[in-house]
Amino acid sequence: MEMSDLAIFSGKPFFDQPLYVGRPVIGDRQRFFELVNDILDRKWFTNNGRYVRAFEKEISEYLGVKHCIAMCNGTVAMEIAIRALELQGEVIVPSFTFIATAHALQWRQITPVFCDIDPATHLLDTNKLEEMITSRTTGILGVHIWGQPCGIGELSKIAAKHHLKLLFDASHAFGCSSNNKMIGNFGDAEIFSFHATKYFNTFEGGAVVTNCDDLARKIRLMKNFGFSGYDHVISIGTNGKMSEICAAMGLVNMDGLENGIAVNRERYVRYESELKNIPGLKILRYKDSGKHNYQYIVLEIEEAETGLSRDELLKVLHAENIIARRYFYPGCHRMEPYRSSCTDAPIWLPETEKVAQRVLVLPSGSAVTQAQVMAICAVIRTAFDQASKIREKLG
Ligand code: T4K
Repeated sequence: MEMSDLAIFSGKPFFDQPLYVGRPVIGDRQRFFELVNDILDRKWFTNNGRYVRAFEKEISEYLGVKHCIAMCNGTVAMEIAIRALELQGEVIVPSFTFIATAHALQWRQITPVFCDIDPATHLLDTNKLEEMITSRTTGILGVHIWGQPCGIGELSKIAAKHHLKLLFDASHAFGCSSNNKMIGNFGDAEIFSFHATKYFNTFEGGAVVTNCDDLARKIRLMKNFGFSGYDHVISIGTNGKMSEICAAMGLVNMDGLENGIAVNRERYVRYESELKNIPGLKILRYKDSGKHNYQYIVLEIEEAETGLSRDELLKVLHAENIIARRYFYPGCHRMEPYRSSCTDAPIWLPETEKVAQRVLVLPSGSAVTQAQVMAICAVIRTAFDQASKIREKLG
């Protein structure tokens, strides 16, 4: 590919149609329509219907976890788990995560105390975590960012030592494992998001999974207004229920799960080989030790070496109809309401600050072909080769 082929010079994008990050994966449509017809015929749309029950059973079995409580989305699942665990005061959490992780705490008037991350993995830096614990700390909310297990052993030890609750936001980690155990089995509970943009989706959806019977009972009540039976409310609750249509989508997509992971992996491997040995460009490596879903293709751009900043590269890619994304820019601590209440957070979050400036996520999975992956990589290589000209052009 020549410099003049780039759309920022020629005005003509390489791809006619945009290539997006986070395109929903859709399983066997015929089977899904059959299930939808059945739901319509039965006229049972929600409230613990047969498909939600079947979905919960299938997820529990797949993860080898005792309880799965399906929910309307990952955020509500997290809010309910936080309340059921009786978290209060302060909870330690990374700032490099989707804003829902911090908001779910603040929603309960719990202060999220942001801890820095390890720049190599983007996961909570467990070495820095203990010094963040105060007399108000009641828990740790770890995030398995990009599907990587988040220092589970170390966090479990710290939580036990300080009598803290341990919750994991596993929104990115469905289908991943740690030490031969599926994510979903760790801490007091773990949360999944089955949002449309996740490689396993139920349109909107989420779940709390746990091996603790008491906690599961409490969460089940809470997600259904506290009803323990007809006309019988025994606790505070809300509406966290998953609908039958969402559960049907989940059941259909479970059938295609392993195939989806295989496709993700193929794309990942291709990106990795096409983008190796480019100075200043790093692709996040997933450890070979556990099962991984390879959902995200995460690049880090070191401007001093590539000659282009992450945001300049983003402009080049968007011009080609490659709709890459920054995540989780600029970090929760730089968003409201946290920004105003902890103005000095950037000082103790140096790695979060750097990573948030560098990360770029590329289209992947079944939304792109291997040939498209190669073309995307050719655009990236050409952009870096011609960095100074591109900079001039972008002004
Ligand atoms: N914790 C973590 C660590 C999370 O990542 C998330 C969610 C949560 C908690 C909360 O779980 P949920 O309550 O959402 O279940 C998206 C999602 O809305 C969000 O679910 C997800 N994380 C987050 C990482 O990404 P945006 O702001 O990127 O969404 P949007 O609309 O800009 O779309 C992103 C990309 O997906 C675009 O390239 C377009 C594509 N897309 C999106 C939708 C909705 C489609 O192709 N089809 C679609 O239907 O937040």
